[in-house]
Amino acid sequence: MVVTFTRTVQVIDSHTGGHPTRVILGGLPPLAGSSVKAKRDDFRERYDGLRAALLHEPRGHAAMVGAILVPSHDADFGAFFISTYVYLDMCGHGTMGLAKTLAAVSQIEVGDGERRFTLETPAGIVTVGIEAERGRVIGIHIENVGCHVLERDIEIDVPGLGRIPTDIAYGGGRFAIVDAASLGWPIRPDTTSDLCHKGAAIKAALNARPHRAGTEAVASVLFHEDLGPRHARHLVVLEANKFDRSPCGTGTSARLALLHDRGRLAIGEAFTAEGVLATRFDCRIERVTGSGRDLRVHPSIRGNAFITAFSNLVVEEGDPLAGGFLCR
Ligand code: PYC
Repeated sequence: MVVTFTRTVQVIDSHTGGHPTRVILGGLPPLAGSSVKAKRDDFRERYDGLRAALLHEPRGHAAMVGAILVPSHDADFGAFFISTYVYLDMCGHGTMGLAKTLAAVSQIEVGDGERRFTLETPAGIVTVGIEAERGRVIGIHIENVGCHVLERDIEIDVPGLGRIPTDIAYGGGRFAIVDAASLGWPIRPDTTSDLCHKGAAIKAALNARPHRAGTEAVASVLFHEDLGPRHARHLVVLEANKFDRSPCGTGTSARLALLHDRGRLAIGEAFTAEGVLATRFDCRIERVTGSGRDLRVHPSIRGNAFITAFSNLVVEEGDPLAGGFLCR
């Protein structure tokens, strides 16, 4: 039998709080550009088809997120995040998956205590700490880019749902934040499909508003159910068929910025974000910089990631579905 592969790509898969990260270690063409953002833009321009081949079915699925390691001039490592529908400027769970992967392949040596490194992402440089005991990773934390509130106290008419109160905040991506509990919408594994459709409808209604020039679209909707003053369950909806299984690092960062703005979370206070699978991120605001419209909240998010596969993805010559596919 003759099998010819037109591409072979080395990947390591992990999950963070249930959400997958596929780190692409080798087998991609070199990218042009001096910054990670420029390399990401070059990838998007010339090789976007590879994103689908690597993340969509039959090699992946709708929830898959990838991290592509690239050299950085300004940080210890560089990476950009690809996902099944869009590019993410920053990804919290994905950064934890990447950190675990770098430790697993000895790019970062872990023993006892904490190993810190900096990571350049298209959103900016983040600091990552890997905590270990006798070589075993027991926690990974990220000090995220500066986060802030973009729009407060919006009421949006959503076809089929009525008027939905929301706020919009930036946590490395743009999130509409919606109190699901006050609307009578529980966050449970058996309500995720329903919440995905509701979240997609809210996102579409927000993005259909006449925009001020230069305003970017809302990427995701974070539903929350508060379980205590500083403890909440989160479900981030990215698309009608895609939700974050983890509590969502960037979504939680946006929520922390909103809570700080509302006077409900001070610097240093602990906040627990729980995902729909009851996995948790331990969070707090490390510091706040700037003031007024330039005020930025710098959150830290701590979780852990677990390796699920070391693989070579291949594309066989003649495969009619070589480019990947997704069904809604
Ligand atoms: O953890 O930041 C995150 C994230 C974004 C999209 C999926 N996960």
